[in-house]
Amino acid sequence: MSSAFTVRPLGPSIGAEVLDLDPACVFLPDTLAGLEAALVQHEALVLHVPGLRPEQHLAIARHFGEPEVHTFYPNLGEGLEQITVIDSRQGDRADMWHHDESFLSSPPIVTMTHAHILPPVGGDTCWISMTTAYDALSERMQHYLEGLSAWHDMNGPMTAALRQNVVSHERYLEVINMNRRHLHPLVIKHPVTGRKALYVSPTYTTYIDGLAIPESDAVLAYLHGHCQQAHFAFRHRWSVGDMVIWDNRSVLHNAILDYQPHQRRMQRASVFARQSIHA
Ligand SMILES: O=C(O)CCC(=O)C(=O)O
Repeated sequence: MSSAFTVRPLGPSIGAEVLDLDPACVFLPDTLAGLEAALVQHEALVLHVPGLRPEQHLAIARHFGEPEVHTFYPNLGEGLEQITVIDSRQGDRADMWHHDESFLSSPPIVTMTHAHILPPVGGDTCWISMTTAYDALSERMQHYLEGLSAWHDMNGPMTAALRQNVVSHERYLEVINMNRRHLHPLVIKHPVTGRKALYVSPTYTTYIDGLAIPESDAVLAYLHGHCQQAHFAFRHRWSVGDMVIWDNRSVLHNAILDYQPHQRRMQRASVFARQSIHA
């Protein structure tokens, strides 16, 4: 039994695949510590763990932080509330660029999604390195953004989902009534690497505090366009049993909705920091 594994980068700035991982060793402290180090470096990590049971999924999650019960997606219930289910047959989807739950005061720091049912083709997920996107800005722009904060609001995308009739009205109305929004810095510093990352998404970020609305709209439109450049992105074609772990502090992600009417079912866990994300 060996806790050793190989990490193969899948892109120049984001994404790596974990190879030669002995399934019996995934839960060893040395293995988990190694995975965490690789995650922080590569921002999104692909593991091949077919047959991983939800309790085991949760055990991995616990290494990275405090597993949460997701704000709006359903879960496995009784004892497994922290394993969220995103099943297209239930009307759930995530085809939007976002940081997970950035409308919370301390959003989850890491998410790990395990593929259970996949369409014959399509259903890939994309991640964007927001550290790389930040580094690519001019120094003047970086300087301008420093110290600014923006609102992240849950209700925009929830209302859109309702309008498109894709989800159960009762469930999403309940969520909208929670009225979750929070002000976050536009640039955050990764607490482990110290790298700066843009913290902004077209899904949840609505307004830059202190700017006139047209100014805020223009700056956000620029930043959203800037971040969505293909060379900041990594795209994964899933196989059943794959798990992707991503660093929610430094990436945006989007699960492409191109497989209807086929089913796509993912089980995921995300974890809160045992302290705040903004070091
Ligand atoms: O289904 C996926 O690939 C990603 C879903 C997602 O956005 C999430 O788990 O937060």
